Amino acid sequence: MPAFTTIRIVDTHTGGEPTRLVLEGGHDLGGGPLSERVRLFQDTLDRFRSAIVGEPRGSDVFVGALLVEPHDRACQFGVIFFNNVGYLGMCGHGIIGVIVALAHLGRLKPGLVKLDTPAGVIVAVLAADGMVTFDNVPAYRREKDLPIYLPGVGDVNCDLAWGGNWFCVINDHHQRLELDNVAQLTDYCTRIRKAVADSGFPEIDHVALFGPGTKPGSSSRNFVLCPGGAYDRSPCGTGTSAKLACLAADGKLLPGTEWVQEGIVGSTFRAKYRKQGDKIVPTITGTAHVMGEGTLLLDPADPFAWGIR
Ligand code: PYC
Repeated sequence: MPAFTTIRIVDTHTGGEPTRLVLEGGHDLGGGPLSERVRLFQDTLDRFRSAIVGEPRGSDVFVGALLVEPHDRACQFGVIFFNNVGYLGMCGHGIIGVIVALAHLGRLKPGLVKLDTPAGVIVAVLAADGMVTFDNVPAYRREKDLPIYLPGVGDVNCDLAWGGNWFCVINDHHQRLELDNVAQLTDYCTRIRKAVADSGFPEIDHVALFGPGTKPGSSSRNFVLCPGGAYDRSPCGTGTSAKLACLAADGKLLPGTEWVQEGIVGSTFRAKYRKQGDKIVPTITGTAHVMGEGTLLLDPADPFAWGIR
């Protein structure tokens, strides 16, 4: 019998959104900057991505996190995030999941940890109770109140902001942000994303709708559509960062003031920011839970061993 290809993983979820940490089994991507290694991954190893998070082994919801040697020597770990359709510069729920998974494996203890990502270095603190607080890469708003025409709806005012990924941030959407409405929300956000791309911004691959919070103490509730068509079950760390950048630019949230972001399934992240020139540095706090650990087996005789591509 030909040998299986094996890939060691740990699965976590952060506020309902899964992260599959890949510990070993990947090919050597060299020691260059993570932004270069992610391109190498994409060009030479993309079927590894679809084997891990794609169907039939994974699902559209999974975010994969490949553990690599850091380029920045101040970091203990490097991580490259990917999903059902491609690669993510950064992933907030994923950073929390990776840290909780590494702690579960005994590879880090409560305290400070630095992770190298394609979007920049992430400085995080794991608390003894399992809460993870991290400083995200600098976030900023690029466009305010960009009118995006949606057939049958009219102009929708969109802010375009960077929070480690690109987001179209919408507050005035008249959509019901409830779990039983995700099909409608997904359709709305998919149409928005296409209209934003057609308006000259094809790089905006996440759409985030914000409304009032529904839980005691929460500042806002959101719905976030990810690039591959799945919605984020967590409040989305990079999306929350993009939202903070917009609030900061509008003078609606002062530095250091806590913002509690609730996601569509009701889980929350605590967030605040500090100023850095004309950008902000968001700080996000949340936790994750380990769901499983094991070995993926890729059968050379399986036509879908590398995913349905
Ligand atoms: O938490 O930043 C995040 C994220 C991005 C995509 C899914 N989750």
